[in-house]
Amino acid sequence: MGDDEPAAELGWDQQWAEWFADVPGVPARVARVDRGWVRVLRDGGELSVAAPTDGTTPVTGDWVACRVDAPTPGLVSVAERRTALTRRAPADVAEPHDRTAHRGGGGPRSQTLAANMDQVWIVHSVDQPLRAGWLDRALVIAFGSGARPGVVVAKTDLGGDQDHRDHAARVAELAPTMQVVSTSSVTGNGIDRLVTQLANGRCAALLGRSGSGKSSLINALVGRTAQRTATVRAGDARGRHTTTRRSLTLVAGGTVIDTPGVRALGLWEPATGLARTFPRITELADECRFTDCTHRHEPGCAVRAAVDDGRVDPERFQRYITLSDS
Ligand SMILES: Nc1nc2c(ncn2[C@@H]2O[C@H](COP(=O)(O)OP(=O)(O)OP(=O)(O)O)[C@@H](O)[C@H]2O)c(=O)[nH]1
Ligand SMILES: [Mg+2]
Ligand SMILES: [Zn+2]
Repeated sequence: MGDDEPAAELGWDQQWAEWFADVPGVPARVARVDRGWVRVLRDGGELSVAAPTDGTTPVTGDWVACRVDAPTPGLVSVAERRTALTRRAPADVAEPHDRTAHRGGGGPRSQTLAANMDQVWIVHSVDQPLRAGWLDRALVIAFGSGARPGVVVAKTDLGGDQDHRDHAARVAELAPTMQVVSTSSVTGNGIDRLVTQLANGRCAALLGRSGSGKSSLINALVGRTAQRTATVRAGDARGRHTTTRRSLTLVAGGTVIDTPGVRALGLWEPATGLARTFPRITELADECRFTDCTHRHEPGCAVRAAVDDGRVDPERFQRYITLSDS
């Protein structure tokens, strides 16, 4: 690759080089989107370019082409995304650039939190309650992105050893195929395991509740204060929604995308994510008598048969049904 190409740590590879070969402008990766401006990275340095005015909506992690010779540098095109972390936009989303898709009128909208990440790390901290329904939703959204999900059990220095082992075991039980990494941003426990996963320009997006320690993890990964953090509320460990913008940071070998703590995890077009989160149920559904079986009341339902004879955990089945309804 030539001298004028972006750094490999940013995720630049042969495939992107081919994509941009015939595109005018200079390729760069979106680090952050502000109203009217987009901050992009090509190597270590940042550059602010004017946001497109044609309704194109870049998000953090996008690969874009920029015109840098003009008096005001501007963004000219956004490359097709390899992966996209998308949820149903919460009702109070006001930023126009978040509206990456909508179904006309005042209907529900989607919100893309990050693009072109290879992994999604669902961050859960041991000082917050672990709810099965929450983890399921996070997994469906993460799997639906096309990237590989993993779970980070954070703040293992809090509570006893038993405490964090309990959380990790519960995650393993709820999400049997998931890779679980226990970390502490205070002691450095597990941080090296995360660093390994970012080698070769790989990108991970963080997803979790406010106060779960996402920004602290990024600071631990880069070894300095790259992201602002704030203490959680005493008593129930609720976060204070400290991070307000999604941003991409270079770390040793790759990149991480910090996101504001999520209050709601609304699903958007969840079919793929559901199928990957509940592979066993999806497999069984192929054997149902009706191809559009809802597994509730139809005769010849292979899924309910498996629940009845104990091959599928009834609680897991119930969680699947709850999510399919939402
Ligand atoms: N003891 C301990 N505290 C931690 C750890 N990681 C984060 N914290 C603390 O938890 C609080 C919240 O951490 P943040 O990193 O700001 O959490 P966040 O997930 O980025 O929160 P939002 O930006 O609001 O979504 C801060 O007081 C951190 O110092 C950890 O591994 N151990
Ligand atoms: Mg934060
Ligand atoms: Zn069925």
